[in-house]
Amino acid sequence: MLYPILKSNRKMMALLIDPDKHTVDSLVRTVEIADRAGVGFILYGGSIISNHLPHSIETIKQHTRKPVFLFPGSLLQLSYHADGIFLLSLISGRNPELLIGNHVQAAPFLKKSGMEIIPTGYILMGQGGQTSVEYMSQTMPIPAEKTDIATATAIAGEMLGLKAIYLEAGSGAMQHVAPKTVAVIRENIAIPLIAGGGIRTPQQAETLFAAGADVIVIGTVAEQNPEILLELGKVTE
Ligand code: 1GP
Repeated sequence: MLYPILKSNRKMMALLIDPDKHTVDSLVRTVEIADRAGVGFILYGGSIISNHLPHSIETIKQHTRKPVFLFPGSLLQLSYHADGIFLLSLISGRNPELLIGNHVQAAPFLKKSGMEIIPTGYILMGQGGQTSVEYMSQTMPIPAEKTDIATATAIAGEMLGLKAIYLEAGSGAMQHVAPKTVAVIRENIAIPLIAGGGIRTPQQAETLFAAGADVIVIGTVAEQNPEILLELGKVTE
C-alpha cells in the first residue's frame, strides 16, 4: 500500500512517465535511473496518450519494484496493470465531468481491478501561459497569487474526505507552484500534499519540501535528462 507511506511524513520524489514521450529504450533507461535515484513511486499518464506503447506499464514494472500509479489525463488511460490510481477530482475547476462524471464511469472498472485508490484533490495553479491541463480540462486555474483561494480549495477537499492534495503548476510550467502557497496549505490541512509542474532542480525541490510538500513530481526534466533524477534524489536522502 502506498498511502501509509505517503502519510508517514517522509519526503518523496515521484517520477511522472508520459508514454508518448518515450521509446521502449528511453522508457527502460529512465525507469532504471529513477529506481537508482530512490523515487518513491511512478506516476503514469499524460494529457493525451496517442502512442500508447504496448505493455508500457508491464515494461516499467519489469525494471523497478516501485509502485506504479495511474495519473490519468482521461478515462482512456485506465489499466489493470498498475498498482493503484490517484483518482483525481479537479477541485480548482467547475467542470462536472472532472469532479464526478468520469469517476462514475470509471468506478465499476476500478472496483473490479482491486487496485489501491487514493482519492486526490487536484488543484491547478495558474503560472502565466496556458497549460495543456488547463485547455484539456476546460477549467480556469486559480491565479498564482491567490493563496487564500487555493487554501480554501484544499481545506474543502480535505473536508469532503479526499485523501491527498495535488498542487499542479502544469507539465512543463515555466514556474513551479509558489512555496508560500505550499506553506499556507500545509498549515491548514493534515493530508499529504503533492506538488508538481515545472520542478527542474534540486534547489527547487528543496524549497518546496521545506515549504511543506510531502511529494514532488518530476516529469519533463527527466524526459530531457534522466540523470537529473540522481541529483534530485539526493534531496530526499
Ligand atoms: C505534471 O506535475 C507534473 O502533471 C510534472 O510536471 O512535467 O513540469 O515536471 P513537469
